[in-house]
Amino acid sequence: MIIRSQPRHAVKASEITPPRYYFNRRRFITSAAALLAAPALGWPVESRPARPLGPYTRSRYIIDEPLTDYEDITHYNNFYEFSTDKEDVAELAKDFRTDPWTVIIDGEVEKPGRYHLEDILRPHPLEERIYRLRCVEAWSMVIPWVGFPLADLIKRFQPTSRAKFVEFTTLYDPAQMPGQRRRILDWPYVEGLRMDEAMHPLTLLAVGLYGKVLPNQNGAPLRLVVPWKYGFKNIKSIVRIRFVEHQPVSTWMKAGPREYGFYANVNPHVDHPRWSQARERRIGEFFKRKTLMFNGYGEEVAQLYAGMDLRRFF
Ligand SMILES: Nc1nc2c(c(=O)[nH]1)N[C@H]1C(S)=C(S)[C@@H](COP(=O)(O)O)O[C@H]1N2
Ligand SMILES: [Mo]
Repeated sequence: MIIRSQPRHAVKASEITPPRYYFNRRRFITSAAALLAAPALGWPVESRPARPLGPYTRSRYIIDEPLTDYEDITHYNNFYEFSTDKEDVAELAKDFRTDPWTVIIDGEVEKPGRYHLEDILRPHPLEERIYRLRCVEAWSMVIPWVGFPLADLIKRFQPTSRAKFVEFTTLYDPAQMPGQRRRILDWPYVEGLRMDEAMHPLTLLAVGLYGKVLPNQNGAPLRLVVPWKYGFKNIKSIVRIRFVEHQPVSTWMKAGPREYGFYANVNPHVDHPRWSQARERRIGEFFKRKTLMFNGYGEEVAQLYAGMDLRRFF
């Protein structure tokens, strides 16, 4: 599954996949409208990145599968703080302010504090990793993230021996995030990992994708990526990282304890109560494919759950 080298972005998904049907209509309408509106608005398609993405290297954690189109990755988003409509998030998040940004590091840790994002990032060399992302809604993407291992940050801030879990929190700012003005979820969005999951070399803090600064809709300026878990574990726009003794209660566990467990490991054998998890639709492709245990990362992570009943700890 993890291979060492491969030509960079060798095959574009769009070149080898059948024509997509998923977004066609909507996108056609938007682009037609945009073409008409463009002269009047002086249309810049993408806002300039506020914070340039520094140099990065290619890591060995890449999968040999066609990348999902940048357009799809950035216009089909789950980010309920902005909208529950995946195709509306990009537009609603376009003016989201991610600079300045601070992150609180607290709880069971030797070096607690409120840090500027720059100070969080500075010591960490960036690398590109190509991961599958499997949403609990049974679609998936292949995304070239740029980031650094969460483990490196954890080692730097030094959790105490009492720290057994890490809890992450998204920004709460209803003035900027229209979805937070509605009680869709119990805001702010919270997620958590067991310490060994957080320390696993696959677990990434992402600051970019496709070699660019992370777009707002993808969780700028800092988001978690845990590729063997369902997408909802990948919490966006993180403002707090807290080390705790007890298992955090994540937002989705609160919303539906029978539907969303703490572990949320991708598992084709454990269905969501309302639909099957056996197969998935890769965005940009027509035919469904089989979902892989641990999203295909079993070789790397299965031992973290040795002896656990994965039906019970779903
Ligand atoms: N704060 C926050 N983080 C979030 C979400 C969210 O609604 N709010 N959605 C999650 C879900 S369900 C998925 S599938 C991924 C989607 O990430 P992407 O838009 O970058 O593909 O983000 C996750 N992180
Ligand atoms: Mo998701």
